[in-house]
Amino acid sequence: ELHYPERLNCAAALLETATQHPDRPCLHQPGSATWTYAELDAHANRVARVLVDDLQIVPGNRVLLRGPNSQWLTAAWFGALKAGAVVVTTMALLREGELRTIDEIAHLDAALVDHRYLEGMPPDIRTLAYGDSQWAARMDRTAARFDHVRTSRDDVALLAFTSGTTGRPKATMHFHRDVMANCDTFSRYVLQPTADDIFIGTPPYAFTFGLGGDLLFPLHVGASTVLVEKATPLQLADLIDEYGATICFTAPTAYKAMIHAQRKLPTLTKGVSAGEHLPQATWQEFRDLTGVELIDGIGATEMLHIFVSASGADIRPGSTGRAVPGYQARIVDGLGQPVPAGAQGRLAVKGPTGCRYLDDPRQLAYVQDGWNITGDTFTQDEDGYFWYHARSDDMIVSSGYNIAAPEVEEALLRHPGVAECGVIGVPDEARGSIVKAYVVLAAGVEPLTAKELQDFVKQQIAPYKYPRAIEFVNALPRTATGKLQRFRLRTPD
Ligand code: 3SK
Repeated sequence: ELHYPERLNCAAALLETATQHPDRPCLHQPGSATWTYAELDAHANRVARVLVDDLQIVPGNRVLLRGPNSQWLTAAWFGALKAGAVVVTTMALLREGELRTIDEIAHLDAALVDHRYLEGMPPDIRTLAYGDSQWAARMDRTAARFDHVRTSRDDVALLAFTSGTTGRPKATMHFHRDVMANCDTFSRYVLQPTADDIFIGTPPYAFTFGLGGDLLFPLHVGASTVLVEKATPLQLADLIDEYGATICFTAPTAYKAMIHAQRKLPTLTKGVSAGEHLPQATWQEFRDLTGVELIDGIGATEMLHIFVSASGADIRPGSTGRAVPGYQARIVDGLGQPVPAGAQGRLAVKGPTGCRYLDDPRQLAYVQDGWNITGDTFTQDEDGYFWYHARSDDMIVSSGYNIAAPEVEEALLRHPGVAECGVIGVPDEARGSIVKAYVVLAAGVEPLTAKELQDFVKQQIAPYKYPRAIEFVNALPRTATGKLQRFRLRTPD
């Protein structure tokens, strides 16, 4: 059970280090001087002041933040919360139509936008740009003191949008206590960082995997964090080396690319992988190369962060892990009833965070009896470990066989000539569906034929699972957070 004081403002709570150790480094940003905790606190206070004075923000108002991870985006995040507002962080590259949908759902009161991302902002949203010389001048003449609003622990702090790979996006509500609860569950018990750690991560704050890993978890323990605006996996590896980063948050594809480039990352002690299933081969190869045993995990925007995971001696390679302390997780059938150990079903989770959509009738379908029903098919073994099979809609039924697309992808990825792949089912008269793979070949290796890859897969997994169709492509469709969009392979643009 987690207990927080009745009056809780998560921004003030996360910035306590600014009082205790004001000069500690807090936010590193390539090309800028590092901000200390005291500097972040002062800038957040200035932003809060400007929100109140210039945009007349009052507690409970909703403020959109738009921009890549940066020092000023961070100050905006803290400033809005200090002012008692609800933060709505969005992917910087959303287009006007997508921002309008967010406005329709969230009823925004104002926006703080990186000055390079003003294009596409709907003109009827009251907007202030940050990061340019006018902003710098405004900040210079603003007092660095602001008494944060004494919000309740049950006040909404964040509206996080599900990426909406299909259908209209949903806004998930997270309270001030939820923000702290994430730090007091996954971070405290699984990640176990210290103040000496230097975090780095690629996911933007708008993807709550990034919000936790790049910002909440380091600040909760008084550590520092390297803010990455945009980086290829190799640029990420360069930044890890340059800053001596010790903890990295990124997706499996980035770890795989760093393996391919043989980056040893000598300062890294922990790496967290989520957003997509981590293939066992990638876990093994990363450990062989770097000595780091990746912490796999599954989370959800609905739950704010990771709720099934394992670290250190608790890791069973290939398994996503066990329920994070504070959460309960189980496998359920189509009616939401628990199934026996070893049986496949949907992963369901209950815990201190999550399960509250803003004004959305889909709440009834996705949350049953307090259990959040995910779209992922897993099994649970007798020891409580969860084993991933597929997104529930990524199961391919071919001639009566159930084939999990990620299992075929994992087999293909074991071939050194395969850089990336995506597997889907395509209609077939004889078999109902057949397995089709889209393959991106690794740079600098001999070209492969479809037959060679098919024979390779048949050696790795049951031959009936092999991809009967293979198409070689230059790139795969991915979301801004790096998730493979199999639905776009099914219905190309
Ligand atoms: O995709 C995930 O596994 C995830 C992890 C942490 C936070 C949010 C999400 C969606």
